[in-house]
Amino acid sequence: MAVERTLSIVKPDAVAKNVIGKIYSRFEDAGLRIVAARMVQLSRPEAEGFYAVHKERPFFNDLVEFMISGPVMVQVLEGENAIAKNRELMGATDPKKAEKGTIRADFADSIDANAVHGSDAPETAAVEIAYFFPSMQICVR
Ligand code: RTP
Ligand code: MG
Repeated sequence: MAVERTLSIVKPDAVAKNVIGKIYSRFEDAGLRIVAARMVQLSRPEAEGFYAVHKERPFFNDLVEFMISGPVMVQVLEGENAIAKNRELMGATDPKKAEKGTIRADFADSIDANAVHGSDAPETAAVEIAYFFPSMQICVR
């Protein structure tokens, strides 16, 4: 299996709950390494740009509003099969449908305030990582 990188965001609800460290432990316990990280208060244009693929969706405005409601923690995770592994750790988009023991089942309140974001494919991971981190800010081992 290939070593991959994926873009992860701890969303404003989870930052407000003070569970960044608990969520980071889930990544580390699953063998993913944090190779870049920063806390950021997204502006509206930054959040709209990040979620541009969803701009025609009915939930787009609520999603942007939520993502700018407070600081987020953005990180690049690296490891074997990192993209799918992170999605597995996150659980389903709607925390009510997320499997027990997943990040969303344990820390999310609703489909809007759902604790984390994770890239869903190699192409989106590359675009999303570049959106937040110039390559020189990612630590290579
Ligand atoms: P994410 O992109 O944040 O990792 O989440 P995801 O892949 O599981 O879900 P996606 O379909 O990409 O949707 C992005 C975010 O929009 C919100 N959403 N709301 N009300 C709704 O029906 C609805 N559907 C999606 C969620 O916060 C989701 O994480
Ligand atoms: Mg998505």
